[in-house]
Amino acid sequence: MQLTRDRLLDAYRKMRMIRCFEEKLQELVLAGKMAGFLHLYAGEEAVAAGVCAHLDARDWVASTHRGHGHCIAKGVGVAGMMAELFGRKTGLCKGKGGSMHIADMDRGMLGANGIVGAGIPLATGAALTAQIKKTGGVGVAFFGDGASNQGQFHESLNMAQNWKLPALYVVENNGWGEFTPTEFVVPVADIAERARSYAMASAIADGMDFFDVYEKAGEAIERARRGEGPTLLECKTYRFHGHYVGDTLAYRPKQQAEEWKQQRDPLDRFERRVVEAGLLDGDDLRRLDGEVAAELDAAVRAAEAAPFPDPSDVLTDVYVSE
Ligand SMILES: Cc1ncc(C[n+]2csc(CCOP(=O)(O)OP(=O)(O)O)c2C)c(N)n1
Repeated sequence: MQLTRDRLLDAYRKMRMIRCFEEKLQELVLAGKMAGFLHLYAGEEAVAAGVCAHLDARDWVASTHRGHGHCIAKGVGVAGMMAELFGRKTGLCKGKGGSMHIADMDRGMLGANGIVGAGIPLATGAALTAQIKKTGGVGVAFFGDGASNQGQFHESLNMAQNWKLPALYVVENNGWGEFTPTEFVVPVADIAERARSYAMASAIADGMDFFDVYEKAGEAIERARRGEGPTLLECKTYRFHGHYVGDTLAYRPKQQAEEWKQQRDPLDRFERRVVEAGLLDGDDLRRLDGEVAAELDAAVRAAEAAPFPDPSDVLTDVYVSE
């Protein structure tokens, strides 16, 4: 799909929104204004934005505990997300879900997920639905390197390849699972290699480069839409913050984080590339920065002013009724 000026602006806006959203959350939690256990996606923006730039209303995404970036990239509104994070009635899940359960069926977002690996079968199910109903849609699972050790990953890939489902499995290899380096627990050099066990197509992308992710995800999604089956796409990336907000990061070499931030920041790289190529200019990008900041401030103000759910609603929307 051609990367038009509008598509580039949209991609940058989403990446900037993810970065600012996560930084705002960190500020709010550390100031004691927001409660909950939050995992920030900053640093990994190019993965969500590069994949979701190919998706539309037919497509479904399943996310992880580090899910805010996937939601924003799939078009979920930040006002509803922020209200959810503040536990307010106006939140996407009426304030009862919080960070790890944000979902928005109207936007094809099946949900963040506190269970590592659990989004993978959900996206597989969405792909099966798309195949049966012939919607032309795809099911996309985002998950971490750690999740690729879970049984659900292997079972889903086996089934998806066997049935040639229109699925895309995006492993965000950020080098760490909680406080453990990936190489301590994953015996293959590249997680993409695991696709061979299932005779599945695979690719490796530089997850800090929007353009590389965009290209490789595009090939995989086109293949899925043509009915030629799923792909495992490994994106090599890095989380700029700790595993969760409040993590002291004592286990991670400072130097490592500094190198990734200074040399591979996906927003800096995007800007350099589009400006050097004359595709967008600095004014375009600064205008979007301003719009993002204003939208985010408005989302925080509205969320803080919104009511909490009424205690009498404690059992509504919690259980599935027939
Ligand atoms: C089934 C399950 N096991 C363990 C955990 C605890 N846990 C939460 S996040 C996490 C690490 C996940 O690592 P990875 O999949 O690489 O994702 P990342 O945090 O790096 O984005 C673990 C072990 C959990 N939430 N669910």
